[in-house]
Amino acid sequence: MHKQWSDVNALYQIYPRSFQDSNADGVGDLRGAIARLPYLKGEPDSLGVDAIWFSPFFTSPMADFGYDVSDYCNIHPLFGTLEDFKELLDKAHERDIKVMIDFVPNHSSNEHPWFLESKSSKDNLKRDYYVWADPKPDGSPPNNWLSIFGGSAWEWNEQTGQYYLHTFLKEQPDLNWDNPAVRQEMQAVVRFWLDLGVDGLRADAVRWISKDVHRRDDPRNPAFNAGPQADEFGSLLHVHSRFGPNLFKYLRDLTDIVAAYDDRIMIFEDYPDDIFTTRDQYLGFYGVNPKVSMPFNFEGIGIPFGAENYRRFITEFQGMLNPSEHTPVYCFGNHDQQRLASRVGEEQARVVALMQMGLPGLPVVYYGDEIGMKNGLIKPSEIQDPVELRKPGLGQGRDPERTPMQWDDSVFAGFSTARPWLPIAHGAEKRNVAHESKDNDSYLTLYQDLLQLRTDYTIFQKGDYETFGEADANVYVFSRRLGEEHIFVVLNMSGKRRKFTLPHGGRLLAATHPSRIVAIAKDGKVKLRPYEAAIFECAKHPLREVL
Ligand code: TEU
Repeated sequence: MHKQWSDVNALYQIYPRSFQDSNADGVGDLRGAIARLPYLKGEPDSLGVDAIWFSPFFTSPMADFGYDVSDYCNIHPLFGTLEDFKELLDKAHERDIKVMIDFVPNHSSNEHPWFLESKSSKDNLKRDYYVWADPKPDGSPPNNWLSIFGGSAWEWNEQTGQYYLHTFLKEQPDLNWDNPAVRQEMQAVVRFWLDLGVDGLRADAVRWISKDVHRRDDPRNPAFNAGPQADEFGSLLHVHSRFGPNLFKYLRDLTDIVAAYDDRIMIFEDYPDDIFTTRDQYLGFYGVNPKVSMPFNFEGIGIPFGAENYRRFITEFQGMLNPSEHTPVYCFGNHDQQRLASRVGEEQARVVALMQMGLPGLPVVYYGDEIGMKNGLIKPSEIQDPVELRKPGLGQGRDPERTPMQWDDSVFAGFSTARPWLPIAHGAEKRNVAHESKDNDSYLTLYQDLLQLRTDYTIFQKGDYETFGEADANVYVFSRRLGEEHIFVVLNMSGKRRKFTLPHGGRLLAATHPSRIVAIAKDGKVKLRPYEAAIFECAKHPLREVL
């Protein structure tokens, strides 16, 4: 029996360039990922994760490391072939691992054949596949829209005397979703991969697929301190350049395709935004097609570590959802964000892991976070990310969180026999899979324990969420309930010892340090060490194991 998405314990994100190199070119690839499937699931010492998501591995000139696609239905030779992907899919499915791919609908590469045609002349049949506009009378760009990466979002095309729009790099021209032919093309891409057997798609940067058709200027952001960085993305309120009137309709059409297949899903990339309230934003995305699609919740990435902060955002978010319909997708790291352990601290990262795995829905784990990987230190000569290269030294680049997976203590950490495309992060001689597998108190052991719990008991995916006790600056407690089953997640988010009293005694299910016992008294009294967290089953309402 294969698992359904609703039973999946977690989704594990693989950045394919950095997971495993199989052909000694210093870049990870699909055959490398195939070789590492036993690490993911099915062996006694596996991590034990039910689903994986690959960042893009499609044909691409790699201006944005694959988020600039030049053939949506093929694999970049660096990563392998379509045959390799089919083998990966089969072998993953044999282990009952679901496979999600990335889908980049907002923009293609400027080397995509559509764009090559589109830019060739104003009357080319593919001209309207992209967003073109005349200059203002003084020759300047059509409006003030800005690229996410800074500077105008418009690039001049000399040959045809118009500008084209690029929300990201100029090598990533925005597709014109208001053109029905583009929508059909992209729907065909979705069908292609679903027909091949992928279990899901993560849809990149979807907020931008619908824009103001009148191309009105975005208003200035009054909160922004104008200065030398006047063309920074934050200087405007992006009310016209994204979240256009047809966004949810276009997503609905796409997800209707997903819904026509058995047990497939689409996850939307969406960060909290200043345009709508968080509530409207989430419910907008959940409203698209709740049975098969849902947005990530990235709020935990931006919010400082702390009991009050997490309690507030999680409780508010849970309160918005209809538990029988909406699947929360909590995410505390990805390939665009500083590493979790670097952002919140090493001990604190364990608390976040236990909290995340104690929450409902489908949690997402970024590769390497399960061994506590930290940001890599990137020397100026080693910078790869175009965002960093554009404005070096501002620390905006994403290389630090994309360093190779640390498998063992060999010179290139077991990732490759050749020098990797990004350096191995410091500390890899201890912080690696081989070492942590032998350590009963490691991050890896903690993640294995937590994923095992989510495998054994569906209360984790499906139970109700409730906060428990008074709001407290140091300790955040929530309970989960499914029928007669009841568990408590108790999180000491302070650097001091703390006590807490639960309504009953119970059984310890997991703790941030797997080798340490967190005692719970018969009357429910729990003592926690600094940054210690634990999950307890309530003595009076025990769990039923999944058969
Ligand atoms: O990111 C979209 C997005 O919103 C990011 O720009 C994000 O705000 C920023 O990176 C935070 O640091 C997606 C991909 O995840 C990213 O890797 C791509 O560069 C981008 O789309 C373009 O496809």
